[in-house]
Amino acid sequence: MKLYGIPFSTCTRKVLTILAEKNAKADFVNVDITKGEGKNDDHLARQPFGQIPAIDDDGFVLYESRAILRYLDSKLPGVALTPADPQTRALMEQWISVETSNFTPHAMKLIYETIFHPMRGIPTDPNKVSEARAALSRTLDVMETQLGKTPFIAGSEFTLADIGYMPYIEYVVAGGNGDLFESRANVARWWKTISERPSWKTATGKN
Ligand SMILES: N[C@@H](CCC(=O)N[C@@H](CS)C(=O)NCC(=O)O)C(=O)O
Repeated sequence: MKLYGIPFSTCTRKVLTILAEKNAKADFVNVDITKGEGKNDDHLARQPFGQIPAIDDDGFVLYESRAILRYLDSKLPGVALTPADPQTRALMEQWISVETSNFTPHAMKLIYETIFHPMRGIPTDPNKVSEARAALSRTLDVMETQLGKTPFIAGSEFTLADIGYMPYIEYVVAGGNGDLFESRANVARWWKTISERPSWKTATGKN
């Protein structure tokens, strides 16, 4: 299996995390989006939006990180990261949707303002930071309530839903907004637990 991505990319990190959870390896093919390599014809043929990640599993090509996570979880042996029980599974899907709709768009706004814009010499806009923090706070309040009831976001087990949040939290923290997580005891406890998983350390080059 080949994984097309770049190690610092949030969506690539989700795929690296599940591979490590499954003790599986893929041949990593670097697609340097900072040099526009995602828009090369060969990459567009496998990912028509010119984005990473994508995988090629013996000729089966798949893109979209959340679809890749579901595929790898169902295909690879090892620990199952999707609950078998229909209701718990539905709750996992609910929290994946919350991540996609209510968490990541606000987190990405913060990440752009605090990390990507400064890297490109664009000044951080404090109004946009405030707006993104307020929007993310509303979602984190809902997550705080949930994580007061269950150790992981979708229940008693670590699932694909938890993986989905991790790379964005990492960069929001790195951009100086870690207080959003630290100020919520249950979210803070959850982030500490999941970010200490060996799979996350492997995905982020920390072990
Ligand atoms: N919904 C896509 C988003 C992929 C995405 O935004 N990838 C970023 C890197 S994390 C990218 O390729 N950015 C370059 C671009 O959009 O041109 C997924 O989940 O795979």
